[in-house]
Amino acid sequence: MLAPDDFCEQLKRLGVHYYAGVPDSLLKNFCSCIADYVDDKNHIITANEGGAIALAIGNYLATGNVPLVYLQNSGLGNIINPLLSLADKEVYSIPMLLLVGWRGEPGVSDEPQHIKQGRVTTSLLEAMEIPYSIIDGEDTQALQLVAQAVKSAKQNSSPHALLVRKNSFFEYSSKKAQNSRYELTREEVVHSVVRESSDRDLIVATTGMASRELFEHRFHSGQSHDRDFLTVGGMGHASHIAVAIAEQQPDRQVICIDGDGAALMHLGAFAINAAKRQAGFKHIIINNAAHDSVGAQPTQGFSIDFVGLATASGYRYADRCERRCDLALKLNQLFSQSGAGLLEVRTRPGYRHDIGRPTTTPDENKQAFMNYIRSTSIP
Ligand SMILES: Cc1ncc(C[n+]2csc(CCOP(=O)(O)OP(=O)(O)O)c2C)c(N)n1
Repeated sequence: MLAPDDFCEQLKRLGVHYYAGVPDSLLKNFCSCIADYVDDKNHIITANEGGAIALAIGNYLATGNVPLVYLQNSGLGNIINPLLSLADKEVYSIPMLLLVGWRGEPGVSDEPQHIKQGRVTTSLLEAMEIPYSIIDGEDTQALQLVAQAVKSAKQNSSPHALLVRKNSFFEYSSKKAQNSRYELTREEVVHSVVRESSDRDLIVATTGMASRELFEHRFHSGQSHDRDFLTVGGMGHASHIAVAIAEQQPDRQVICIDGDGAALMHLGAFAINAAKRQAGFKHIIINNAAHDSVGAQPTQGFSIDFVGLATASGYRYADRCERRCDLALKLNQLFSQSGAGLLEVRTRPGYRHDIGRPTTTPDENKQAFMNYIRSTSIP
């Protein structure tokens, strides 16, 4: 396996000094290491992967150095446009490295949402005419491939990708201590939302641990999963899924359990959610200021004002909850308001390491959810 320190040292030696990206579980140890190696000015955890490409372009224009953008292959969709219409050789021809975590690599078991993405990852890169090398735990070879990738990016003045296989990096513990002053956990909030919501409410849960915690909670409490839609992929799009359901189901609440990282990824959704004016749309952001599901790398969650943002976007109601003792009351206030509403709940990062994964397929989830809506709709 590769030592993240050696990898970071190699990049430094090769003159790569600027890093931007959205974290990934496969790149978790690299992400922790780069956060220790590089100062905050030169390491930006972006709201979405397209933003990382844009920062990399800006940095190259100002310095002439080859920057690095890291992402999970799920984020390829977010980078296609800025890559093809800006960084491409036929447009501005910007050299950069793309470090891509290869979820769903054929032959490696993974969750359903990663299988197709994993299978088409190399074809997507080929279709974009981006040369790539595959990195695994073979350390000497990996360091050489990085050197070749930097050379290729410089020579062709265009992006070169490094596809990283699962378990390529050794464990790395960040030297930066992370403390949270908040007492609630995401799992507690998920449980409270289920407890305080009514039997007719629908829940749309965001990508990552929130969906897993919701699924497991229903299972352990002997409840059906039929009222829940798990947004297992498409990070950042849960609130739009919820608001569109709310539009067609005006006599019930549709509750979106969102994450701060996911909400930030497509923040423009706030304006559209509000413009839809759906009284039954209830947006709950569990804000732990981290991408907790993939390694707890920091987001800007605590430096922005989600409540102010919701109000300015046109949500009829917005509030924040920080204390366990207030949660049930604040949820009930959100649910009793008429008008699109938002509740930001501040929590600490962290999850139970024995948390399960959905045991039903996405298709079963979809069918059950649609049947539930149909069978309980008021004509
Ligand atoms: C487009 C895209 N980029 C990255 C990922 C990898 N990913 C899955 S969950 C997650 C973190 C989500 O953070 P947040 O919404 O704050 O929720 P938390 O994990 O903290 O509960 C990331 C980055 C992804 N699934 N899709």
